[in-house]
Amino acid sequence: MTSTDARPDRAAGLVFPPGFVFGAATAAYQIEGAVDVDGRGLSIWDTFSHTPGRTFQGHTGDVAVEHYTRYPEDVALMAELGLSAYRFSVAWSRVLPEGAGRVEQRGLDFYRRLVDELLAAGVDPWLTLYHWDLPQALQDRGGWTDRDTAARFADYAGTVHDALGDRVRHWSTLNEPMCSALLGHMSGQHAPGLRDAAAASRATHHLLLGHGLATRALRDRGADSLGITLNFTPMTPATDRPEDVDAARRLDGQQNRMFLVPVVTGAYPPDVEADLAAAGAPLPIQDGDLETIAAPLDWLGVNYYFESTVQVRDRAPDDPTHFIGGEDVVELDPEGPTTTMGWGVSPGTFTRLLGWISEQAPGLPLVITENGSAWPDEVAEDGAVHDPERTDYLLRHLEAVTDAVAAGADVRGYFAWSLLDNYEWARGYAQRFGLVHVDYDTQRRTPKDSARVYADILRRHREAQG
Ligand code: IFM
Repeated sequence: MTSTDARPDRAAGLVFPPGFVFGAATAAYQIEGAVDVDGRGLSIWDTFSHTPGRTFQGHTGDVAVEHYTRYPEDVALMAELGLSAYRFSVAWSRVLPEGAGRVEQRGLDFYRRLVDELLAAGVDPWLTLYHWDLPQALQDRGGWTDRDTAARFADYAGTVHDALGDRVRHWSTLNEPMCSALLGHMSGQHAPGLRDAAAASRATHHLLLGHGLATRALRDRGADSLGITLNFTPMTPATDRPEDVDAARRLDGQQNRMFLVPVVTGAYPPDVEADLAAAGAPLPIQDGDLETIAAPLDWLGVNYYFESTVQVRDRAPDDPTHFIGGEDVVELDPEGPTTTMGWGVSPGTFTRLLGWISEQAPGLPLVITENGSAWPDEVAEDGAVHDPERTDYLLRHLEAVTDAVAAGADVRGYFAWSLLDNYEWARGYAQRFGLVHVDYDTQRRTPKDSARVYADILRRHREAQG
C-alpha cells in the first residue's frame, strides 16, 4: 500500500474532543508586505532585514505574500479548507507608528476589515498582539531591555482591544517570548540582533512583565479568552555524563521553564535564576512583578516543532548560542530525516511534552498554536503541490495530540503553521511551511496535498459533531 493510499485511513482514525478548534496560523511581518502604506511605522524587523548579512540572501518582508491586499483571497481559502479558526498577529507599528502615543486608524482599519472578512466567512479570529515586530521607535529607547516597554505594550494591547474587542474573542499577548529574548538579544539571529547576556535577561523579564500588564489591561476590558503562546523544545542529554545532564537542565531551563513556570506559578525556577546570575545576567525583578506575570489565563498556547539533544562541547566561534551561559553546549544534529530547517521529526516527544505541560499547569487548557514543517515544495506538472513529508508530519503530530488527550491532557485546539508559505525570518523565503504554496513571482496560491488532507480531517470532525 502506498502512503497516498494510507492517508484516508489515518485521517479516519483521528478523533478529537467535541468543540475542538482547527485552524492555521500566520504572523504579520511574515505575510503582510505593504510595509510603507497607511502610516505604518518601522519595526525592528524592517531594520534587521535591511541590514546586510542578517538574513538569507538579504531577504526582507517588504513584499512577503501581499496579504495586506490579498486578505480576501486568503480568507476565502481558509473557508474552502473548512478552518474554524485563524490565528494572526497585529503589527504594533501599524497601530502605533511610534510605538506609543499617536494611534494610526488606517492600521486598525486593516485589522477591522480582516476580522470582518473572517467572521463573514465563519472563521473565528484568534489575535496575537506581539509576534516579534517591536516598533523601531521603542527599540531606539532600549526596546525590551527597557522596563518601560512593558508598560507601552499594555497600552498598545488596550488600544487594539478598544478597536477590535467587540468582534475578536480570543487574545494572545506574546508569541514565543523565548525567541524575542534569546534569539534577539543573545545569539543575535533575530531582531534586534544583539549578543549580550545581560540584555537577553532583561528582555526576558520585561517581555513577561509586558505579558502580565497586557493581560490585566485586556481583563479590565472584559476579555474572557486570554492566553500566551510559548515555544517548547524538549532537551535530552546526549550521554549520561553529569556535564551533559546538567547542560540539558540548563537549556531546558531557559528554553521551556523560564517562560512557562513564572506565568503559571508566579516564580522563576530557582536553578534558572541562579544560572543567569552566575552568568552575570540576573533577572531584573522588582517587587510585585511576579504577581503581575502570573495573572490568571484561560488557555496556554503551545508551539512545538522538534526536540533537541545536547552535549557539552566546544562551539564553533561563528555559532553563537541562544542560551545565557550556554557557550559550552552544542545542540546535536538530529538523527533520521530532517526538514529543510534541519529539524528532526519527533511526534512521540510532542505527546510527552503535552503531558509534562499539563502537570506544570494543572487546570489550564492547552491550545496547539503552532506546529508544522518546511519541505522543498514545488508546483508539479499536474499543477498540484505534492508534499507527502508535510502530510506525514501533520498526521503524525495530530495523532500525537490525540494520544496526549487520551492520556488526560486538556487540549482544545490545533493551528497548523502555517496557512501560507511566507517569510521565515532570517531564513527568508527559502523555507516553505505553508499548507498553501505561494509562487513568489506571481503571488499565486495553490493548496498543497497536505491542505487537502487537513481539510478532510476537519470535515470528518465537523460531521462527527453533527
Ligand atoms: O515561522 C516561525 C513563526 O514565526 C514562529 N514559530 C516558529 C515558526 C517556524 O520557524
